[in-house]
Amino acid sequence: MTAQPADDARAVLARLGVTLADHEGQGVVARSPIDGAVIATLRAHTVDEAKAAIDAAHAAFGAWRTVPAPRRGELIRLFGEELRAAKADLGRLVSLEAGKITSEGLGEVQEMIDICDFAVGLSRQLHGLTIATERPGHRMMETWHPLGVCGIISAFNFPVAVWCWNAALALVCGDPVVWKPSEKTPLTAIATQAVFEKALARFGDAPANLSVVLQGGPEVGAALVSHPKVPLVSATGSTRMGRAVAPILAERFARAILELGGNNAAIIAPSADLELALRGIAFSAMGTAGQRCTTLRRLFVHEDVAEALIPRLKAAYASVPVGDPREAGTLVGPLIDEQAYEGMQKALTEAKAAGGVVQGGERVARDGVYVRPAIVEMPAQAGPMLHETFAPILYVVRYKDLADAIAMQNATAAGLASSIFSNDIRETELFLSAQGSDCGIANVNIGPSGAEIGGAFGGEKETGGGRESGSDAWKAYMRRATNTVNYSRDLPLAQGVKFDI
Ligand code: UN1
Repeated sequence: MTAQPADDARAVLARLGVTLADHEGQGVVARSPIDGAVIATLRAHTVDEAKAAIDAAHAAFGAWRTVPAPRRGELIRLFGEELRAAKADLGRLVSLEAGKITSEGLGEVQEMIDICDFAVGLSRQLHGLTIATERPGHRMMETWHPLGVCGIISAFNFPVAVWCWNAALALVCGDPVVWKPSEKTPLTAIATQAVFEKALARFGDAPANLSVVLQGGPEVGAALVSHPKVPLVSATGSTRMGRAVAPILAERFARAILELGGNNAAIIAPSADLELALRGIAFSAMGTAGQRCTTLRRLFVHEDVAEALIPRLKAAYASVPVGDPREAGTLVGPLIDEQAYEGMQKALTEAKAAGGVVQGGERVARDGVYVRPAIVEMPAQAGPMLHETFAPILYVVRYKDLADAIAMQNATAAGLASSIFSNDIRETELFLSAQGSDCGIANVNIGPSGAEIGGAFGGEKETGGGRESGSDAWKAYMRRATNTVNYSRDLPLAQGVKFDI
């Protein structure tokens, strides 16, 4: 018998070193979507408290920016060690609070560990260029400096990994972090902070308030976004949230890393390895109960392979085990809440009105919000297929020409992730080319979800344009100074300008 989620969560929190009583109060209700029961009610920060906490983080910036970057990396190395030690418990808490199956809960903590490793290496590689100058006796170079407090607004579906993508980079780059987690997953934030504090204690001499967690609703998020001492906000969530946040940041010329909606597609070409495609589609579309930004939501299947693939896919949808995400064998856990279920039903009703044939989508009888993932054969790309619904719905449309499939793939407002299953190099290269997918992530023979941390993560158009995690995403967390040094006794001006006094 698996423990009651609330009891399970309290036990895990205690093991992680969290004293719940320190956080309890009014304002933020932490539930487990496994059965919908309340785990704890936490105290929300007031706007004034949030502002004071941001000021305190800004004070930490003054000291932290002077710590050599490789030494800052040492803090993240220790944090990675603490995360390794806490992996089973923190992963369990992700399952309990976000509803992820055990392996995905653990995978999320592994993603934190991975980005810590990346950031440790990065802490010795925050280097700029030396650039040829046109002036004799001069040298030109660029230097990367810490930027300031980095605000992080995270979503329920990746309650800890996405924070860590930002925090690990920001901290090695010399920036304190202020985190406003989703109101739906406050406990994983508190637990992560407790693990981070263990690393801080071992590190020894870090300034206070290097990492701050702010609990609360949109007003607390707004305090973070509008605070003049926060030069960068990295926000993950809906496009609606991004539309609210972006103008405020633009108004005060702060930087934004926005990771907003996705309406991700895969194309199944005639030469595709259908076994591979079936597994790739199943994970990307049904994994995390369809609640990843990168979830596969639209499938374009070439008509020559449609009959070989679609019935098998439907069989997988009909039989995928839905249930308690902690139990071995479960592949699809709960939706986060009732609202997610309502959104799903609305989309399915609209899909039917647009000529869609729906299989699945019905409620599975248990406490919590559980649904059978839905697969919808659509006569054409229309209706709800053009919008992201944060639930496990896969729309399937048949195609004849790859150009049409690519055009359909690109015809949505979001531009996060995409993929093609094909063994024809002409098709795969076209898909990856300038005329191909317009997304920030374009894959071949794997689904659109489940990126590893080494690449830059993010998307175009209404996805917001931000890039987080690997590659050179770190540059957003630093400011670049271009330095020209004259070591001659003359003052030649650039562009041949003369100005003799
Ligand atoms: C998200 O859903 O916000 O690529 C992030 C993936 C994960 C991250 C998803 N590594 O699916």
